[in-house]
Amino acid sequence: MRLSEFFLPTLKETPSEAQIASHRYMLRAGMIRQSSAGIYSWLPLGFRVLKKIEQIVREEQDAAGAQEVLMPTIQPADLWRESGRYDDYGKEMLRITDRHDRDMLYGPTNEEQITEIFRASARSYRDVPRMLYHIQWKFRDEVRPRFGIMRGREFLMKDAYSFDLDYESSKRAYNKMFVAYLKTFERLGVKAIPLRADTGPIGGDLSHEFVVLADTGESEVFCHKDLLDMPTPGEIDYSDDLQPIVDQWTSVYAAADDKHVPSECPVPEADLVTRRGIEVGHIFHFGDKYSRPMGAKVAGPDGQEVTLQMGSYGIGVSRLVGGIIEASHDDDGIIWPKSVAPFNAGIINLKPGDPDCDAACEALEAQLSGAGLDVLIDDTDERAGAKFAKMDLIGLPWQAVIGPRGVKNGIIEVKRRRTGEKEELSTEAAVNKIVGFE
Ligand code: P5A
Repeated sequence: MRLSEFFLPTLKETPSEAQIASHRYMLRAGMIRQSSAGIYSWLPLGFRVLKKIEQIVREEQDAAGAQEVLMPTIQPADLWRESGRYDDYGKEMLRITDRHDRDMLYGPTNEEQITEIFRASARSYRDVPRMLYHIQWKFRDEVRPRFGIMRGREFLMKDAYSFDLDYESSKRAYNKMFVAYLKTFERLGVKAIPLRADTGPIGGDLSHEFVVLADTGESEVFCHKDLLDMPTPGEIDYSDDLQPIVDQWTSVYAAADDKHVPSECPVPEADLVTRRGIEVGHIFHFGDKYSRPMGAKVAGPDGQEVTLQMGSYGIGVSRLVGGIIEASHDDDGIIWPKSVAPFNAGIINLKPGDPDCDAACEALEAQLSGAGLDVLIDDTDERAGAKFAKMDLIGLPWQAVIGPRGVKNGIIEVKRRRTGEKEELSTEAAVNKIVGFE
């Protein structure tokens, strides 16, 4: 992609409404534009990151045995009257009336809708266990939408739902999602720790939040220092018993906010660390909270009807874009982890129009894209300083600077964004460095 053709409306000034780094950088890097309070358009650079995150989330859901569906954003109010949540949800729910005066709503979550889908077709114990998920926009009319897409009103969520015959089996589904979340966040290049959590309006008896550690995070997190270095499990066979992995992660104390004051804390003071964090995922086991009032049941092996056990499992896909930036930036801009970077590398042409510089840029681009990487070439006429600043701001993992002096000597200056480390390399060595980077 050539920057001269790319829609990248960057801002030089810091927008005054943006209080935290991710919001500032997302606006300045031309990733998003506000439409109205808490509602954003995603521009090409931001959309590329959102899609990459979505794809990693999808792959890990599939690996854990969940099956992808797509439910609508608009739901009939009657479903929510069945579960009793239509009134409970209050002003956070965006209520709509259609032309026939039917009450509808823009879904803040999909427990009711998936339960309706499942109860309509599941007949016997052979129809469970099942786990279904979708990645779909949600609307919550938050009182105080803030920090850009971090606490939006419209936001993208991955939400999975499990259906099981009994508690033991549904606990296995919960454990699968727990482990899939550890893997997902690791692939996204962030450290996320599970905290025992309150269940709030979703309900249930068992719940964990996954919190990305970042100094600017919204909530305060207290945890045992060992949790920070806990290794993420390697290859997972989801048919194995995952309880030992979950036990390992949950045996180490961690809590959020004011739910536990440190004076009551079970961790010796020397081992306790305090960090800030951003909730990027939340999983719930709520048994028959929805299946009972909505009549989602199947015939068990003995012919007796059994009300299904359920759980729901959310990941804030759009919030993660901000969460990753909060966890990975410096004073000059964003530093994307490789897995979610909108492009793998940026090539800065210091003298566009110079045949040798143009040819050197094209040759490098051809080799990098031949190796499967996405490349952005800055072929604009801006000053060198402005080009460097923009490349730092948008945070691609590698930068390659090509100018007349280097070209004459067959040299490219390669900079690694995360460390700022620079090296002068031949084209071949530059390609090897960038392609071989893990
Ligand atoms: C779990 C899946 C649920 O809604 N029902 C379906 C359950 N959980 S939750 O904790 O309320 O939301 C799941 C994740 O969505 C993200 N999130 C948000 N992201 C951006 N803006 C918001 N206003 C917002 N609200 C929730 C969070 O990452 C949360 O963990």
